[in-house]
Amino acid sequence: MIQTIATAPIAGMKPGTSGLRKKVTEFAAGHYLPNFVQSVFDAVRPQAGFGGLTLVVGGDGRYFNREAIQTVLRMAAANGFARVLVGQDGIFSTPAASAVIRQHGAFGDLILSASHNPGGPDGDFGIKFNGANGGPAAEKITDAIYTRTLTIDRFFTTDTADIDLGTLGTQEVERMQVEVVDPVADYLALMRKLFDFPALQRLFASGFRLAFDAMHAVTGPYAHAIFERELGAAPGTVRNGTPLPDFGGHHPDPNLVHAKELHDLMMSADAPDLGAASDGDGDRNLIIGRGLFIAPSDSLAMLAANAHLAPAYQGGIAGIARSMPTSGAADRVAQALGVPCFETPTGWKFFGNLLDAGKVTLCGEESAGTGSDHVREKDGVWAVLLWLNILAVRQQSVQAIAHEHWARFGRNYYTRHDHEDLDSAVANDLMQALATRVLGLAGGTLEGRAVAIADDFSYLDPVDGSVSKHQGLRLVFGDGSRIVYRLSGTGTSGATLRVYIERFEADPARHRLDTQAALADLITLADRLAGIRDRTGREVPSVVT
Ligand code: VG1
Ligand code: CO
Repeated sequence: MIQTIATAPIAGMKPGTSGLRKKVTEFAAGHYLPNFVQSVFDAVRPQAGFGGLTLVVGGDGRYFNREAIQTVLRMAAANGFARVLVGQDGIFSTPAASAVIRQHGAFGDLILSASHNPGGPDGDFGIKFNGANGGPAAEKITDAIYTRTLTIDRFFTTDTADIDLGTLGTQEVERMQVEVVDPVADYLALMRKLFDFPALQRLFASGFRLAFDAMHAVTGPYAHAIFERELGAAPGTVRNGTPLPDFGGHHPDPNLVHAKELHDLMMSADAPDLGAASDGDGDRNLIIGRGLFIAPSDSLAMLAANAHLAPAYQGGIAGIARSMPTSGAADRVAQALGVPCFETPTGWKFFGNLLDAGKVTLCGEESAGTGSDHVREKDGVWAVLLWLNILAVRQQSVQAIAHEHWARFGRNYYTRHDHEDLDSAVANDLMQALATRVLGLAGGTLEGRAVAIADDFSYLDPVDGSVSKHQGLRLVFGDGSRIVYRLSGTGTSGATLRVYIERFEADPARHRLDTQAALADLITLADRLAGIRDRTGREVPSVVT
C-alpha cells in the first residue's frame, strides 16, 4: 500500500560537485535518505507526473548500497514511475548507468556512490541524480533539489517487501515494473561499437600485458568481462576485481598514493605494458606506462591527439573541453587540430551542454576523469580501451607515445597539492584573504613575474547562457604558468584545499625533469602567497598528484 510519511527538513543537504555525499551514519539515520530522494523527485517531477517513465538505479556496491536501493525502489513506485532498471546485485558503474539511460530512453537515474571516498560502516555514502541525456543534473536542478530539502514535509513510499536484486528478470513493486538487468551488457555493447575489438584481441594474443586495478570497487565485473573474457587478456590481468562493501579497507581512488602497488609494479623491472586503475564508481582512470606515470591532463591531450585511430573517432573530433584547473596540454592539441577547446568549472556537469550541442567530442579533468560523447559521464574503462586501441594501432610503448607527444606539442608540467581535512573556518578564512590578495594582483607583478590573469574564475555556458561564479582563484603569469586554488566540493569531513600548479616547457631537452623539481619555485610561491603553512600548520600536503 502506498504511504505518505510525514518528515521534516534536514540541514546541509546541498549537493556538491557530484551529488550529495555524507557519512554512512548520517545517510542511514532517520529520514535522511528518503528526504533527499523525495526532494529529487519533487524537484524534477514533470507536469504529467512519472507515469510511463523509466528510472535507472544502481550503485558502486559500497556499504549501505543494497538497503538504499530498496528504499529508492519503494519510493519510485510510490511516486508513480512505470519502470525501474536496476543492475543485478544493485551494481552499476556511473558511466554504465549513463549508457543505460541513453540506450533505453530513460527519464534519468539515481546513482548511489561516493565515488573515490572510502566506504564501510564508518565510510562515506552518496547519491546523485542524472537526467535524460545521461549526465549529472545541471546547477539549476541541483539548486532546485536543495531548495526543496529546506521545506520538505512528507515523502511517499510503500510497505512492499524487498526486491530480489540477485535474480535477472522482472518483478513488481505496487504497479511499477522492476527489471533486474546485467549491469555490464549494454555498456559492453557500446564499447564494441566504439573500439576495434578484433585489433585489441590481436594485441593481447601477441603477448601484450595489462595490469588493471579495480580497487575492490565497481569496475571489477566490467574489467573481467571486457579485458579478460572479451579481449583475451591473461587471467590475473584484473586485480582486486571483486567489489567489496568497504573496498577492502582502502580508498578506491586511482592516484599514486592509493594505487601505490600498481605504481610500484609499473616502475619495476617486470612491469607490464600498461597499468591502469579506476575508482569506486568507475568514472576515473589512472594510466601508467612502463616506468612512466601519465598525468591525467597529459592523458587527455594524448588521447585527443590520437583519438582518430579508434573507429568511433576516425572522422576527427569536434572539440575538446577541460575543467579550468586541468593543464593546458589539451589546448595545444586542439590548436594543432584546428578545433575549439573550452574551459569549464570543475565537475562533469559542465560538459553536458557542450556534448549535447555537438561542440566537443572529448572532455577531461585533471582529477583523473576522461570521457567522450558516448555517454555523459567520465568513463574509466573507456579511457583504458582508447589507450589500448591507440597502442594497438601505433605499435609503440606508452613511453614512446608520451615522449613523441611532448616533442611535438611541448610539455605542461603539472601537479596538484591537496590539504585535506582542514578546519572549515581556517580554510574559509584562508580563501577569503587569498581572494583579496589574488584579485589585487591583476595587471601587476608578483616577485618579478608579470601577472596576466588574476581572478575568481567565472564561466558563461555558451549553450544556455548560464553563469557560474566563484569557481576557483586563478593566477596566470605572463609565461603561461599558473597557480589555481579552490576548495573541494566532494569531501565529507572538514575542508580540502586544492592547489594546482602548472608550467609550460617547450624545450624537448628538458622533458625528463622530475615534475616536483620542475615546479619547485611555483610550489613555494603558491604556499607563500596563500600562507598555507602559517594558517593551517601543515608542513606538507596530504596528497601530491
Ligand atoms: C573532485 C574533482 C573533480 C571531480 C569531482 C567528482 O571534486 O576535483 O574534478 O569532477 O571530484 O569526481 P572536488 O570538488 O573535490 O575537487 V568523482 O569520481 O568523485 O565523481
Ligand atoms: Co568517481
